[in-house]
Amino acid sequence: MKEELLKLLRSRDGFVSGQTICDSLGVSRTAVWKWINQLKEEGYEIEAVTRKGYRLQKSPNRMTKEEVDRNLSTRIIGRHFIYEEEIDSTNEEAKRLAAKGAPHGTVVAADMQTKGKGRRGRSWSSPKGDSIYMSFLLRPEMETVHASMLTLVIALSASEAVEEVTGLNCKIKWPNDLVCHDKKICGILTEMSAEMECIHYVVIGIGINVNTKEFPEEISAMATSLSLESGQEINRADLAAAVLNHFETNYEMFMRQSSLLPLMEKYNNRLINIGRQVKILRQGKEEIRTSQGIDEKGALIVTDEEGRKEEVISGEVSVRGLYGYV
Ligand code: BT5
Repeated sequence: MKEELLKLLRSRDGFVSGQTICDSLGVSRTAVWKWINQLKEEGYEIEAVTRKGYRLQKSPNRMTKEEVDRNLSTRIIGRHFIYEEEIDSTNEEAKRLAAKGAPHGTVVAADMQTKGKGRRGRSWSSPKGDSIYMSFLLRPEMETVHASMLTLVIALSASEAVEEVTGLNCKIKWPNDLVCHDKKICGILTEMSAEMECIHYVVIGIGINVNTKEFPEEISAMATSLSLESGQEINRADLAAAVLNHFETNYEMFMRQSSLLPLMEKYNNRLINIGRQVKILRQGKEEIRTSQGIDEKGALIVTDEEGRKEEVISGEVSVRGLYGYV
């Protein structure tokens, strides 16, 4: 009902009379008044004028289902959308929901995480109120070996969404980071439940630093946010919806052939350090190679000084620029 009321208020530039709301939604004036107050508590600014009615002045910068839905154009991804004010980790919640049978395309978002996770036991700084923490539950019909490519599909989609919403040039640091002006603005964590050849589900979590103003000391040199880089406050729901929209399109292209071939060119155009030297850190050893971009399986192709080609598989190595994080 609250969603209906919001839709009605949004459909008019001016005031909507209390009577129109009662008639359209089939509820009493007291019920309308109650819902209006609840919306105000959630941060909506609603003007109420006697004999004119109600007018929506401003929506809060939150990632609730109602806010994300405004710009969502997907068929499946994010149609089942769960928003939590606080959660341990959206990946953990998506896995719990998966165990209870939640459908393919379910998205879990949170305003803060108490145990935000990075890869290999690392943590993800997840303060309240200014960023995006969001996980996708997917049940793809494909071989387990192909699942890691989904990380790249999300990275590409998020990079396109950031550019669309903020105008910032957002690069991909293979395989799972997004970078603006050489600092990390986003990390991706893919987890899978599978048996031999068969995938039960894949959970892909994405953390985007949106309006963060300050970072913990240990990451402040390598982390940044979209608002710090663009100098403007970014609407989180608009950005979240754009990520879902781009992801659905790219996911469908990827799934048709279980291959990154149709996305490779777009991906490589956004890849940081392409054509430049990178450091490959493998089992404590460091090698200098030239990055040539990804192939259709999502491996990073590098060449040595003699031009010999080599495939680098994600999970196996870390790639760094010659002078630091990028
Ligand atoms: C990642 O790991 O970059 C994956 C991060 C995934 C986070 C999302 S949020 C929604 C979902 N739910 C979760 O619990 N997780 C996912 P990794 O490549 O291991 O990078 C982790 C490292 O990045 C840390 O060790 C820090 O050095 C740095 N870091 C931590 N928080 C950061 C932040 N907010 N911004 C930039 N860097 C950060």
